[in-house]
Amino acid sequence: MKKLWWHDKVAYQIYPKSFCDSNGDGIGDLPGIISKLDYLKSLGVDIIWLSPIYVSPLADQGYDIADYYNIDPRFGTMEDMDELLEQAKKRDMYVVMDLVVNHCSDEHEWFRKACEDPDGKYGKFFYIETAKDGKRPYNWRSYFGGPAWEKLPGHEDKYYMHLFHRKQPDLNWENPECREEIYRMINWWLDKGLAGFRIDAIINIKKALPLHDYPVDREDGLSDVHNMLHEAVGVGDFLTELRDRTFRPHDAFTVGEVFDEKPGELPQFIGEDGYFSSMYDFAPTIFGFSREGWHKSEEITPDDYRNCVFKTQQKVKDVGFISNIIENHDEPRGVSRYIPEGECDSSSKKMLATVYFLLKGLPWIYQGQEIGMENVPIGTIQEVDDISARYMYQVALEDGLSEKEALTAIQKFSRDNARTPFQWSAKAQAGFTTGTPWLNVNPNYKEINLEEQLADPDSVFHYYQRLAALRKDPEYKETLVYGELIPYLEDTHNVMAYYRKGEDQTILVMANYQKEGRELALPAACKKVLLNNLADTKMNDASIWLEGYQAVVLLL
Ligand code: TEU
Ligand code: CA
Repeated sequence: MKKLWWHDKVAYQIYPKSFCDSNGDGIGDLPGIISKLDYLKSLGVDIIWLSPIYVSPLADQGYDIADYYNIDPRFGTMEDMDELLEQAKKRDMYVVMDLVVNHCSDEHEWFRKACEDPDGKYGKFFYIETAKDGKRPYNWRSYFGGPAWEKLPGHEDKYYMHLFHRKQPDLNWENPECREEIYRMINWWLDKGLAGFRIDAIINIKKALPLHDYPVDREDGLSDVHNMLHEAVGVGDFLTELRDRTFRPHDAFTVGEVFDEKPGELPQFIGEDGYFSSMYDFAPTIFGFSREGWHKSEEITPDDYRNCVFKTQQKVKDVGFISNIIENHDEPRGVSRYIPEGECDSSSKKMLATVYFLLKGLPWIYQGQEIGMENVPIGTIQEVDDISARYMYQVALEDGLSEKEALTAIQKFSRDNARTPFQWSAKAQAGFTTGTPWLNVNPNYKEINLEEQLADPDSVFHYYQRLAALRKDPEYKETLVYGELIPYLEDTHNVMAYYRKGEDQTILVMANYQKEGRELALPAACKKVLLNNLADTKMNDASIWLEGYQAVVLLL
């Protein structure tokens, strides 16, 4: 595998709105981020991805962009952005922005002009269709609920397409003029000194043509948008052009948000000549997901988690370099999801950290993960900000669940779980803001916060710091970054273990993914314990005793 500069790095996702508020308006901002660069550096972070900070009405929290060339004043100014790039560079850190080009905002100038003149230049930047028998042209259901076709403002007989929220009209990638505008914008940002992009919802840019109806799959008379997407062919042509016109000439680092690429397509996506540098492993993320709603989604067990991850590792091998996560801004907190209910404590959190962080691939930390932030309890549906959670609540009610049951279902998956403010300290509002936070702070901030963890050498934070340092340690780096991953004891219930095999070094990662202690066989004598989430290790040359949720990293 060709070695690239970012392979041995640690990446970190910032959700700016909830990271650090510098001016007391309750909204995190760029000066707030700049003030925490040293903190991130001390954790061992090299690459920072910022969720969108462009001008936006925030209908989908910035994933609805009204002006790609400016910073939303709530997040700061372009000077702040330049300052962030400069300050990051000083610290050998790289900044990656979110590239949202499947859609823009209905408040973007292009869409306004499309409404003024649907047959003109900008009308062709979107998918606009004439009503069929006075009704919406196609029956697709959008991701966030309701029809994916909405009346074009000012035109009774015309509809526009939005796969996501109605304030997120889809851009028409079939139109070369539209693509040119997108490339111009990307190159403008890369010229500024950005290291690259995380690429949002990218599979959606290719629609199945000619557009048509799909079988109705719910009482709403609509059809899941995936039915259309699975029929779409040719996204690769767009992605090849995108890469050649923008990323490649800039040698940009790119990570695709790619859900279900088609079988065998992985090399095209992240192979040596792939569309992207990397893409996320969403196998555990989408495990148990039901298209019928969150209330029908299945929970994941430790064995399922291990099997999902190993399946991806098997698939990727040396094809490319995958990005490993346990959470992001669209998902519940990893510790609340992958650790069985009631068993979340600092040992199990550190165990989960160990097993995902040392997989082959680029480890990503989502803000707050490094201090073990957990899901937030929901009192009433009114407290929920996330548009997808609000929609899934309705779906659950329509399916006959009581309000209480529906709330329980969405509590598990709500995107708000990951979006509550970062818990910096035990002070008011967890030290996130001096004002009123835009989204309530998780009430557990007095127990879980950075300030206390900095003072405690055994904290989750310090454990993450050790993990990052271990992966970068010149002694072991070659093996931990490039060594082959071979599963160990993969059929043993509630065990997650694997070798990382380098040329002349073997490291074994072993975790007891349950609360009961147990004895496990060792394949060879341990030469050195590189990391342990508990104080002691009881072992001889042939076996090891692991306490509940103990994880160890052994040099064999
Ligand atoms: O997410 C893409 C995506 O597929 C989501 O619909 C995801 O499945 C959903 O959020 C889970 O509830 C990206 C962004 O990460 C997300 O925040 C945006 O809302 C979405 O695109 C639209 O831009
Ligand atoms: Ca602010």
